[in-house]
Amino acid sequence: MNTTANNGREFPEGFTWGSATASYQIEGAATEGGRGPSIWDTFSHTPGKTLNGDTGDVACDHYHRWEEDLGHIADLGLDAYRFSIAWPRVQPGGRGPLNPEGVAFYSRLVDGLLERGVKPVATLYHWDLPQELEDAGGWPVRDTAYRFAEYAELMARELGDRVDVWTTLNEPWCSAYLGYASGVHAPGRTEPAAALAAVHHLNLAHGLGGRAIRSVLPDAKVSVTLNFHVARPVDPASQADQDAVRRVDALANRAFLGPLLEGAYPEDLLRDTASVTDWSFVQDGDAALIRIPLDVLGVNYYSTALVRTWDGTGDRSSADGHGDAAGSPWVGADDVEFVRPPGPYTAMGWNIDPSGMTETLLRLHRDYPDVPLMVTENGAAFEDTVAEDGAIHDDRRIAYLHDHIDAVGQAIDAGADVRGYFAWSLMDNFEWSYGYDRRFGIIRVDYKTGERTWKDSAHWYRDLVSGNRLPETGTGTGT
Ligand code: PNW
Repeated sequence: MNTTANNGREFPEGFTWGSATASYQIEGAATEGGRGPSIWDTFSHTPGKTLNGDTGDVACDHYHRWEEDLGHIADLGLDAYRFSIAWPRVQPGGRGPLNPEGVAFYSRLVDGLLERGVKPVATLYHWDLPQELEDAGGWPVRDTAYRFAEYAELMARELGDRVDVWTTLNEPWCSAYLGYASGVHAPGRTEPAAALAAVHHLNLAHGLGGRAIRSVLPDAKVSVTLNFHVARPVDPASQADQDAVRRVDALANRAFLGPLLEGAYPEDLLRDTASVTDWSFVQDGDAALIRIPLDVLGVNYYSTALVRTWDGTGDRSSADGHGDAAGSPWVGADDVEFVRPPGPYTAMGWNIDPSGMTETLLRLHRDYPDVPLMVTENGAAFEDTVAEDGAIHDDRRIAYLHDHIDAVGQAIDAGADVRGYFAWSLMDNFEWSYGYDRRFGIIRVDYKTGERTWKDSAHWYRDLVSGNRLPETGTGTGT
């Protein structure tokens, strides 16, 4: 790697450039092909849960337009494409035999990627739990982890030899805390103790699922993707503010890194949450089941947080970027206050701080030097405008991507073993509780016609990928 004033930044040979999506966010066809309902169908159809009442019923209609989308992936010159498999499409009730029509959809997609020289990176769980499993208790219930392992094994049999990397879970932090504590994500429950049980059963699902994949394919590359929280103290000299940072780090990062990579939950996490739960859902032997060798650790990074310990006076800030949640996702940390960090901000209200990317990668490299890293999501929502000639000059998105890719390069320069980068997202899509209002795509989707249009950022990214080189400035050419 080198940086020169005029030539930008070269990336290591073989560095994987990709883009990412997720099943519920793009597929639509929610009741077609034998697909069963997921918790996101139920949640998005519940009044008041998503902005404008948006649902994933149609989304980007990728289920019907997959071939066209493969064309865009190929035209972008991507080395890899990260997608997720909708569990209720392939196993409608979350248990029992596979639905051949659902499997055939992903089989065609994977073959289509391989035909175009694009490596398939498949995520087994990106939040669309079969509703029947939620009805049986969801992630707070241990059986869900066993159901996940069964599903993982069946999918490994179907697609295993053709998928390059198997990712068990996407962002279990969101599944557990936003789904079961704050309730802003499906299934919308606000039960702090259940959220911690969900944390454990998601970790267990990863371990059991990874083992199940390897029982079918001993050489399968297995990974998990976590969303990292970089919390910084409002007052670095304050012990109380440093403690707020520690507690956020325990709940958000180490609740997963501990069991997944070190074989135990952090002592301080157990202590901090003792008033919420006694963790009796952790059984003897679970630690050994959860900690499996990771071929790569997926890192999703978007922004940083600024925290302090609330002193109990004045108006309490709640600038945590999670909207008007009924509950807090920060279980057992009620006096941790999220203060709005300095801007600039994206359309999500998230601050733009590429230094957090470098920091996260270097921290993981320091703590787990043998685990290769891959940035499996990074990107930004902005209010895009379509010019008269149809062009979308999304310079702020290009600048965001540029600066974060540069931050990845800085981590690599400092020794981190980062193997790839996936831009979130290939196309505008259903942004969960924000519906279609927030656009993360490098390709625009017209939700009335389904038409896809490359934004300037897509042209810019294609050039970057083809040269394996980050240009010096972030301005797009729109060529
Ligand atoms: C991730 N938070 O979601 C997901 O993996 C994607 O599906 C999503 O579209 C993307 O990031 C953009 O939001 C997150 O509240 C959702 O901290 C919420 C949070 C983090 C990540």
